[in-house]
Amino acid sequence: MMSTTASGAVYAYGACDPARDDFRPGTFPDGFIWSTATASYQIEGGWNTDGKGQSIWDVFSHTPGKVQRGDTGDVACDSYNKYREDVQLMKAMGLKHYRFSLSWPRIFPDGTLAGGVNQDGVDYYNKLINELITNGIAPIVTLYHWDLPQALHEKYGGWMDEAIVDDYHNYATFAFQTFGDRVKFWLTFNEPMVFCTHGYMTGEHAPGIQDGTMVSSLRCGHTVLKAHAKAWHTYNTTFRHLQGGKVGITLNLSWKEPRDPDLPTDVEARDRALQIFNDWFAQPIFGDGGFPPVVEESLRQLRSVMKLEGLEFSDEEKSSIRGSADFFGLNHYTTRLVANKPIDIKTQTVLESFEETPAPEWPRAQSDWLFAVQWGLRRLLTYIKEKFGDPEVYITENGWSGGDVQPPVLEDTSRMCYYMTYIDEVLKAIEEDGVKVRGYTAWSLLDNFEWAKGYTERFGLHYVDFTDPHRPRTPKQSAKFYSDIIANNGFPEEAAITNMVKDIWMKCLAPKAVKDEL
Ligand code: GBH
Repeated sequence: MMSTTASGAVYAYGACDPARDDFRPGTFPDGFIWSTATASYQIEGGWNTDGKGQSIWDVFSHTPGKVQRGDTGDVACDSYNKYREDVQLMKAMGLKHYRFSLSWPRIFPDGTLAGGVNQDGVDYYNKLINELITNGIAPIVTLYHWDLPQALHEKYGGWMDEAIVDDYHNYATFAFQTFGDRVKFWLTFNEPMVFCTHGYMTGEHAPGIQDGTMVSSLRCGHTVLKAHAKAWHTYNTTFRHLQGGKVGITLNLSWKEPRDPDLPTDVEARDRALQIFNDWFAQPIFGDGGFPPVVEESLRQLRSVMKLEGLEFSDEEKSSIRGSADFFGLNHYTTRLVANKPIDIKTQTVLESFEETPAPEWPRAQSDWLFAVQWGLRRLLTYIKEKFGDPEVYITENGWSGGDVQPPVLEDTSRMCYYMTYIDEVLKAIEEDGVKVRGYTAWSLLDNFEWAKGYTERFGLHYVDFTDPHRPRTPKQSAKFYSDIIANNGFPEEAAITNMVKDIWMKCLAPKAVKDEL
């Protein structure tokens, strides 16, 4: 859609802009890491097998009305039993890295070290890690991908209580000690912004707390930052010299543009949105150690209407959080336009001071929030470089969803379009903007349990038949396509993959492009 800006100039976010949208052939730096990702609750199943404790997602998905169609992760992709097959799928794709998460209650059933270790759970991860290494695949391990032990939620409200910092620290230390001889890449948390807001403010994710104010999610964020820093410092002082690995955190950042770039109020609204959604966790760790001004302002505002305790960081805490990551883990999917919305500062929060929309011509995935805007990734990478001290960046998730349709869509052209255009933006960011992107991870290896959406949204490079007790996996065309990109380390001139990309490039970029599985 073309819009007229305040100054009368005409711009279009969706229309093709050659300088922005042209294909750039080329290869990635030597040693660039190509990976795929999954998470324990989304793929493992075995929810009450071999001594595993319950997680808040077991309880949440068993509560009627919380997950679409009543889907649960009880069996999921059955990767608890089928992990060897998963490793073979990756081997067939030529993958040398795999990002997965540990289920905390599978290892410590009641969440605590004192409560005892579940040896069967430890054995499972040892078998998975060894199977990966035997097949030439290096593990990248997320310690916390949302499946909190239910016992800790019942005991003290999980992330609402600072007591969890020590329990998380015991768990992280146990994982470094037990698996760190073979695991050299760690992520302390996956997307704290998402589980803190969805879990404790809107309630759309476990544990389903609906605190209309921002207080509970701010409290969650405060606790998580402390837990993260404590785990990183322990690795740094106790394990690094023995194990030689890296520890980071994965944050979810979208890109934002002002809806009308000539309207100063929209430009400011976009800045607020970036501060609250992108900088909330990034700034304390990768920036100057404090919260961004908009978050500070919200805290001040909340303090003026209620008693708020324990939401300050001391200078000592700030300096322990600052710099507590060996790299920046980035989950990125999409972009939004931001417009200003006037609010009454006495009754409304900063979250209500702007409105986010997609541009009408952006192609949409099955997920209602996911629009293909490949150039947003390049702009975001530059933002991270400039704002957060030019860190090494590992893209730990990026991907596209299709629907749960019959017959299944194995010729997933829209997913291939998404991957090739986004991956090419990473190449541009490295070569033209000098961003230190060291790796790229496709979400996901398999169709899996998509949280509150159950199995209705499919992000996999492999199709999984959830109606079959054996959960058979079938590669989609995107699996072959991604493996060709990996084999070529990008898009070298004259390679078959490059010619294929050139052939379909313009078709992929057409507004509302390919609708293969919608
Ligand atoms: C990631 O979550 C998760 O790490 C992964 O487990 C999940 O399966 C994957 O992505 C796919 O969803 O309307 O722009 O405000 C991303 C979860 C989904 C949370 C979109 C925020 C609203 C985005 N995000 N959601 S927006």
